[in-house]
Amino acid sequence: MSPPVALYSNPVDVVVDLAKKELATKNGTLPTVDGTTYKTVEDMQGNWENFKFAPIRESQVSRAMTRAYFKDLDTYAESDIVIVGAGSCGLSTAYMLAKTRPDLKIAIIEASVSPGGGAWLGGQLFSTMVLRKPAHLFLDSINIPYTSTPENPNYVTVKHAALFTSTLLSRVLSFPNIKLFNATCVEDLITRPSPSSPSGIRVAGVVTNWTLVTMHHDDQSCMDPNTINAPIIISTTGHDGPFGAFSVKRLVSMGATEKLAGMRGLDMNSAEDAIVKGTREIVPGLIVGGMELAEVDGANRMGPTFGAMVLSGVKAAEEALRVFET
Ligand code: 48N
Repeated sequence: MSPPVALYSNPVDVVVDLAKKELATKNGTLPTVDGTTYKTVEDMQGNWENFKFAPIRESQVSRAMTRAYFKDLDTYAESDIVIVGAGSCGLSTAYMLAKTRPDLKIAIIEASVSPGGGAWLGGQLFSTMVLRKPAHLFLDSINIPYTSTPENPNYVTVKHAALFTSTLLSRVLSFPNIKLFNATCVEDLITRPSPSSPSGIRVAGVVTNWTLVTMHHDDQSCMDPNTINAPIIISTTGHDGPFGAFSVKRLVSMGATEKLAGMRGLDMNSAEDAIVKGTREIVPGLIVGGMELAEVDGANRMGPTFGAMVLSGVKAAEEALRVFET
């Protein structure tokens, strides 16, 4: 039985040791595991006979993952902003917020394992993504290439919806002040009494559960393992569906909102203007954008065009920042 892996007795040793290793590698004096000093990934090509990965213990992988995950849960238990739903609206909101205010702690909660929402799922069927101008200016801001033709001056096309969503995701996830909790469902809102608000409440956070637990409340537990306190929640959970329109439906079930007007039929022109211009704080502490808003206002749907989603995100970010600027 091999002795337990010796942990550093003094945390400082870790830093010294890592610094030494880094220096040695940079100077090319530290041989890598197989005695070959690789400098680039191309160095490995044609030299596979000596190839070996650095050794690992399985527990190190588990600890690397679990320590980071639970540290993030602890860090983001108090957040400045929570975005519910990592679809095209939620992700563009997150991008605009993190770019403008790198000091704010932003948690994104996404029920699916894979973020992207309709831009990832339905958006990829015909693969090319259409965005009506002026949404192309958002694509410019995150350097997504698109095609614009003189015969179709009112819209642009991104060659594949996955190019849009993966680029936006990579920009968002690169911000140090953003944490994405995917496969995690918001299953309730934290509220506080607010006599000055017509609904009598203000929203002050979210209650979450792992999505697999949420899906089995009827036959397992109703445990809510995690809450996140935040002064601003931005809900972009999409139009009604098994998970969609979550926050606005919860406001109705808790009696904080009369009833939802319900999303209307498809009409691109009226839908996209209404969603962007209507993005707003609908009860104190809760901003709603994207297709979830269509359920509140009775806006039309727009079908397979995504300009309103990204610009609703631009507006949702502006609405949220108003709170932090006052
Ligand atoms: O993409 P969606 O559904 O929502 P939006 O508003 O970002 O974009 C809408 C867009 O994809 C369309 O529907 C297009 C434009 N078509 C319109 C039309 O005419 O039909 O993303 C919402 C995300 C999804 O990824 C869900 O998994 C997630 O929100 N979600 C949740 N995440 C956490 N907790 C919840 N309770 C929850 N509910 C939904």
